[in-house]
Amino acid sequence: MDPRAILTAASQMPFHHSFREMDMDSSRDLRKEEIRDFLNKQGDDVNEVEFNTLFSIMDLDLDGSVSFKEAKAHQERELQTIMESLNQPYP
Ligand SMILES: [Ca+2]
Repeated sequence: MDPRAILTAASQMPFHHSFREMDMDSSRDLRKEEIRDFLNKQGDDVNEVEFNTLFSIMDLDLDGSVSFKEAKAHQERELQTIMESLNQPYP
């Protein structure tokens, strides 16, 4: 199987689940605190500067929360980056 196909499947499947898990108040928008809590629960050690950078990348319309569409777009960009790195020849 093409490793890229596996990556695509793996990155798509847990997405809906993760978004719902993060969206504590079911508003369908992720507030900063919700994403923060989620990262903390996962044990991700993200400092304030890194977190704010991540959030500003995800919040495309700058309304202070990350909608499902924004989160999905972010994930697709990340996937694109992975794909591009797979297409690079070995150094
Ligand atoms: Ca937004």
